[in-house]
Amino acid sequence: MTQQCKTSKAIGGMGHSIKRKEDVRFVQGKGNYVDDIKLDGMLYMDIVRSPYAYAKIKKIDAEAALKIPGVVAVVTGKDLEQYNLHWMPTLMSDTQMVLPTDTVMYQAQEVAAVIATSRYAARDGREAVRVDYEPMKPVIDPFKALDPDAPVLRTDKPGKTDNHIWHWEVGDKAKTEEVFANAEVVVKEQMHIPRIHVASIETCGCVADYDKVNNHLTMYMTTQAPHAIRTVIALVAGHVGLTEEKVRVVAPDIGGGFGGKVPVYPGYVIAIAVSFLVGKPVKWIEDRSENLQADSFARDYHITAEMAGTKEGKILATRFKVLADHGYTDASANPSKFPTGMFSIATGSYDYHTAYMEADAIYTNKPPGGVAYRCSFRVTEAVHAIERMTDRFALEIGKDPAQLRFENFIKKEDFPWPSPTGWIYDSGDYEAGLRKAMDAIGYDELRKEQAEKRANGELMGIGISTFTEVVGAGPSKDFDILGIKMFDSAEIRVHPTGKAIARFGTKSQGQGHETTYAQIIAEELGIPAENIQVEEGDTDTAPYGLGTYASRSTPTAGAAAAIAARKLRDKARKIAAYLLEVSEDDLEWEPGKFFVKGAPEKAKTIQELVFAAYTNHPQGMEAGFEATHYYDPPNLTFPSGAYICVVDIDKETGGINVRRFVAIDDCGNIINPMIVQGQVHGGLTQGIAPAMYESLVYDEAGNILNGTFMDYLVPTAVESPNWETGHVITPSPHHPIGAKGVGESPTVGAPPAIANAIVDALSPYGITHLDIPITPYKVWKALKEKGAI
Ligand code: MCN
Ligand code: CUM
Repeated sequence: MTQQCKTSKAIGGMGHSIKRKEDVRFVQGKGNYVDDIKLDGMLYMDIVRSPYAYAKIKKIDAEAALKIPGVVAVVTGKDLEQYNLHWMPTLMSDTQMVLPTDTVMYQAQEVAAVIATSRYAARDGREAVRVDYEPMKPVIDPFKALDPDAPVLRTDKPGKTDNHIWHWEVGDKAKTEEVFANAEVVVKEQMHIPRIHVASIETCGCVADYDKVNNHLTMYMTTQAPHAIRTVIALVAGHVGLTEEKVRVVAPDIGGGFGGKVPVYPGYVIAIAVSFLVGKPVKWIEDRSENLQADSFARDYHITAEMAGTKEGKILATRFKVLADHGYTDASANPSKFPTGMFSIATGSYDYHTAYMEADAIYTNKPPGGVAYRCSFRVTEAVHAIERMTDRFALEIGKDPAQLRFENFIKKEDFPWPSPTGWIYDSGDYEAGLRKAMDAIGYDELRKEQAEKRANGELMGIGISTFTEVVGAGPSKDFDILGIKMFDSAEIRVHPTGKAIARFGTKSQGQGHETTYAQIIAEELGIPAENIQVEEGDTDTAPYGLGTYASRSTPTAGAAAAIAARKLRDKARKIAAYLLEVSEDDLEWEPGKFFVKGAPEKAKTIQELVFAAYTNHPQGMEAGFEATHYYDPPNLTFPSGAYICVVDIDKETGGINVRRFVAIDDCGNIINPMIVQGQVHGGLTQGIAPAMYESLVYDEAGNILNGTFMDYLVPTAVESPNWETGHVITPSPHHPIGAKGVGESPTVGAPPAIANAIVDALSPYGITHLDIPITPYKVWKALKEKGAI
């Protein structure tokens, strides 16, 4: 990686791998997570959940539970109905039960809440609640959900006659059909991007603390978007007096979000309702199984993917048709105008101009959700489709997949590049990325080795993924959530002695914002990063923002930090001109001070200038040294990557060994290389996860078959290969510091590289596609079916 640092190590601006400030408390066990919050008189909540995927509730009997010492109440949907709190809106403007009054729609759905004076009593109470169910035949297979004889699940919606949620399409259908009809080569595969779970180390939870005397709610919770939650609470509960100034949302330290902490879960609403009614704090913390079984899932896209091209290997068009299984309700967290998120980035890194995509979303008796897990709003699905199909096309015409990519890449001089589905890619150098990855891994030698192995009947595969990401929502003209525009914010206050506190509308869940935001400000003002304290997550103090997800923090709040700091630098320049008795034009800036052109000894440090802002500022100038900026990006940023994976497969067992994995990322200018590397390592591990291990599996009755960590395989250090990383840097031309987001790129880019490597190994036996997760059994079965073993 080559990036020149403009600041000294002592200042610690952009490009310095300074150690993470937040780790001082994390490594000493001094983090402050929701479950660490203990308030006087606090009650505890536990939740009774449905064993059935679809059933009528005949009776809920709380008698035995209420006899357990410490249990104070059992709350049901009928209780909430009295206050019209038994339903809530989802972020996609669908509706979701908080607690059911008559029917449960998925296994592990909340049925009743037990409130007690201790967590143990609440759990005992939960076990003692008796519920009589009348099970019904559920809709589990999404392909059967639209059958005429399938039961209509959302009977709560008047006039609903099927399980269809919405239809979406983009691109030029007629032109695409024409190109496909006349193409020399057409390849097609049916693929499933499985339902998976973020499985963050910390589960979800909250402490709802309603103060009856002051009519004020403080909601401590594991949320990636505190301000949006505050607005939603006020919109939903304003009628009972909880207007927005009476609500404070605090997201303390978060142990992993990965998208799973964007949605609003029923547990939060029940905790607020109970605290509001009894006037005491109520804590609710999910256990691991509840988290895995009931919280928002990710992916679950069934994709029919097609690519058309020439015999020589020119990609001409793509066509993708998606069936999206949203479970019981559409509770994804996409921007309002984008029901499939940014799936339309699926045309990829390639220079062609014809594409058509459509998607239909359907209801089934599974838990709701549909966005989370390091996906940049469905970009994982998009990238998997295009990168798998690019390899599929190369295989069809017998061309090396790297060569095919080189021949089809958008060229670096062609940016800004308009995609056939309406995006304007800001910058990139795809050729340099792939070249660098191939050099790092020794591509040509690997192909030679593979040919020798193939001659001996051994299975070795090389897989490439050269993906384009789209992050940084977003330009407010296109992006909103529930009508709230997706800008983000920074507020910087510099104290008289030159030390600062900066607050943001985003919320780190482990990404290192306390360090990197300080570095951005250090870069712009020359105040050492260690003297800049960063705060996020308290809606009473932080400026309004939409939160951290979709790798948007650097593109939005990071930009806001730079611009707010530049406002302060402009002020510092005015003060310097006044103190040095020169005109502003005669001053020059170097990180940390202004000096007179040609007379560098005549200088004022930023610390002196800040002090003067409080003690000796020019008359007529506003005192103090503070600035705020709300940044509305002109475009998204388009990070990219070139990943290459090498696998060896044991023919007899199907066992897969990932021998090498090289990841070259382009996230524009880098703020902290060490943090970015950490993001990439974690993200790649969460990429190998769906590629080889993770998948939520349901039986025909809607029972989840792997609802604990015994069966749901989260890869650990043992399963992870030695990640080899590197960078290409094409700064974003519209971002104030030229940075692009990076948090999700590795999870987006890794699965197709792994899948492509495995299919490449198996291709001599006529295998053209395998759905992820690709397990040893799947490989063995495919080889057996093809008569290879
Ligand atoms: N960064 C940088 N230089 C760049 C880009 C980013 O130094 N050019 C740094 C940033 O300053 C920040 C980190 O890398 O400290 C990630 O930045 P960014 O890509 O802007 O992403 P966000 O901060 O918005 O984080 C969200 C992203 C998402 S959407 C998921 S999901 C995810 C991820 O981050 N969840 C995470 N990484 C995670 N890492 C941890 N530890 N925990 C999670 O829950
Ligand atoms: Cu797509 S998971 Mo992240 O956006 O929090």
